Amino acid sequence: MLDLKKIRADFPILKRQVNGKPLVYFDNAATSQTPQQVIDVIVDYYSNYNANIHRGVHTLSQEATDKYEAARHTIQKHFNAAHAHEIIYTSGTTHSINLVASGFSSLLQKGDEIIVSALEHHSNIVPWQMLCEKTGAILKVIPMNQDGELVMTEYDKLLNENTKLVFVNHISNALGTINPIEEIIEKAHQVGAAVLIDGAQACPHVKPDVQALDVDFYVASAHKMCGPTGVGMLYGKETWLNKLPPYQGGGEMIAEVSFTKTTYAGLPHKFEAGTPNICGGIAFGAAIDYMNAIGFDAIAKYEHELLEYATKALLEIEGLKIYGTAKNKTSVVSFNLEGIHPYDVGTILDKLGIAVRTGHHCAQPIMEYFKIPGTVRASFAFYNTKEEIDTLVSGVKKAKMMLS
Ligand code: C6P
Repeated sequence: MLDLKKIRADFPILKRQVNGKPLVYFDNAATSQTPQQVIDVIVDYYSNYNANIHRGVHTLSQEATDKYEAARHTIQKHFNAAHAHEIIYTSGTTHSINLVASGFSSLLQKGDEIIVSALEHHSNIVPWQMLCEKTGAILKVIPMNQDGELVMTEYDKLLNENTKLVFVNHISNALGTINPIEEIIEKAHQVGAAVLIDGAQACPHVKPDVQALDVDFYVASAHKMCGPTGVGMLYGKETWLNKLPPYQGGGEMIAEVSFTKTTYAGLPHKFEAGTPNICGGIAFGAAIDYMNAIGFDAIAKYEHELLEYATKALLEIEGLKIYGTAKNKTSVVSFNLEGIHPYDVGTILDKLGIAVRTGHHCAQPIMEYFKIPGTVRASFAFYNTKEEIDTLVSGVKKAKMMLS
């Protein structure tokens, strides 16, 4: 059981009013809110030991370096990576995916095949299309069904000896579908393909074990799991990270530089050119500690309750259709009111203090599949309540009345 009162007290933003109403924050899939424990870490960094890392002999620099590297270990432990140097700090999921895509441009050949899924966010589509343009590789797509589930029999048909890479999200941002990534990884490995799992939407809800999954790359953003924006991570198996060339050149990623030749630093620094988001990395570690203290089993169980409660109550509204009805799904409800544009519903909800996301959610192919311009997406976190869902349901009813 979660102590909701105590948890909500950790999030100062939940006390604010929006348009004269108490904030109901249901845009957690876009970005989660930040607990005081993480805010304190950010303030402490800038108040007490702001310095560049890995460079200075002075005390502040050493303190900052120690905390930044300690956070890397926290991330390593959380994802159960075998080594801390398999965790690369990035600015977020998008950066992590682009780093891998760019690296593979020197490893792929014309006619190689890459598989993505119909449920991907644009950031797990566009970099691979760019990679295909550069290399002559071919992009193939695992289709989805009306419930928003991947059609796994079609995946089986797509796999062959030309398949070099498979990229699938762990959880769909637009529909909440939890994809069968264990099966996807195992089958890809049977044909010798590497797998990248986009965990941006999974990490706020589950604790992935990269070694148990035997995944080659796993990526996530801190800001979706109670951390700050502008920082994230790439997990890569050591063997793969050693094969990939550096993504950017610059300071910190080198062993030695001269005008005739540069040699690169080892992992993880080879992929971490320039001054990183030091405070962000430290706060990412604090966010992981915060979420683990609450407990991912308890989070998943409670969020499932919220999902079931919201689904039932929303479906009682005549003319409301939910997109994404997979058996295995997380706390995201994407819906539309018949004949009403999602943007209009979102605007009225905002007037009532309720924050939801409207539009295509950076997943246009999903919208195209359902032949809709977008949806209203309410995404719940462990600090949300059933009372807030009641407020959403009455807000949607009000919007329907005003817009019909
Ligand atoms: N989805 C959403 O509202 P960044 O922006 O790099 O932190 O994450 C990109 C990203 C990648 N994959 C998935 C599955 C995602 O959901 C996101 C971000 C947000 O759904 C903002 S578009």
